[in-house]
Amino acid sequence: MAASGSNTARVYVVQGRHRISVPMAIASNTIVDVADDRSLGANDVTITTGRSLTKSGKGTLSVARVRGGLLTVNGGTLAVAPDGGAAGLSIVNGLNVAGTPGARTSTLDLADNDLLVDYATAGTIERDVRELVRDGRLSGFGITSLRTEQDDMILAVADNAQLQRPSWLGQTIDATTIIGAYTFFGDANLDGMVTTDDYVAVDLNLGTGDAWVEGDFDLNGSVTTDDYVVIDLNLGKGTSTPAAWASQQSDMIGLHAAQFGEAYVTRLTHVREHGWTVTPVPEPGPFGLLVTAAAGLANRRRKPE
Ligand SMILES: [Ca+2]
Ligand SMILES: [Ca+2]
Ligand SMILES: [Ca+2]
Repeated sequence: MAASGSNTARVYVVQGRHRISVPMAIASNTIVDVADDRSLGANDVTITTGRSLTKSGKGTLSVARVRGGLLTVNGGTLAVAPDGGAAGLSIVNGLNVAGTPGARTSTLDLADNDLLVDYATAGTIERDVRELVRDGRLSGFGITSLRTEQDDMILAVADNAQLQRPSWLGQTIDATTIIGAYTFFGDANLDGMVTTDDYVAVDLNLGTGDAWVEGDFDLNGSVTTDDYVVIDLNLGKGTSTPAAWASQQSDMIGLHAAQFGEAYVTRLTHVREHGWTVTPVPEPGPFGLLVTAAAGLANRRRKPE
């Protein structure tokens, strides 16, 4: 199915639940309006570069993936079907979800899939996508991902200007690409595993960083000892032998409890009881002191077992 021409194309779903079983090609700006409690299912959606797909209405548009162009979710939900691999990877040049930070009104639901935003010029795009993820986690509006039983996975957002990956899930990417990877909380380097490598991010950026790759795993805009908690609790997840990390995990928890004291222990206890949450409000703290403490810690922890 193809939409083309110079005018805006419109697809309305006002009754029932429908499915388009062939790939959709969006060659002119297109609005897909799905009314409340209605749904439209589609396979691959390809948007011509420079063109846009806008989802409106309170209902749901489900797709296998979206690639190309600009994607705007102005109402309801645009959902990508669970896949978790290369076939479910969406790649867009720009992304908008209606509302403002902290008050979104629509949802891009990525399930267990990754997302690339191949932008042209640097700006606030990395922060913008990160805020959408944080809002999605807190309110269900924004960007949402599959919630696991342990609630330990999220869409980690990184700017490839920092990560410098040549490709992602088989797609060649440039340095001006935002990578959204569905992975474990604490996986700073987006390799799908939480290992001692990931401590480096927090060690280096404690008190100064504000991005996921710098160790801000609770998305509160700063890297604090709270962000150690999540690595400690998820250590070994995503590896082929998670159980083998148990003794190292208990060592790290002991070390951090001794190093950071009550604040760390309180946070650890809370997370163990209630699960991990993202934190909307930045927490002030004596960062300079913690940076010094962590620098000494970094040297000790990565000796081989
Ligand atoms: Ca780019
Ligand atoms: Ca990792
Ligand atoms: Ca943080």
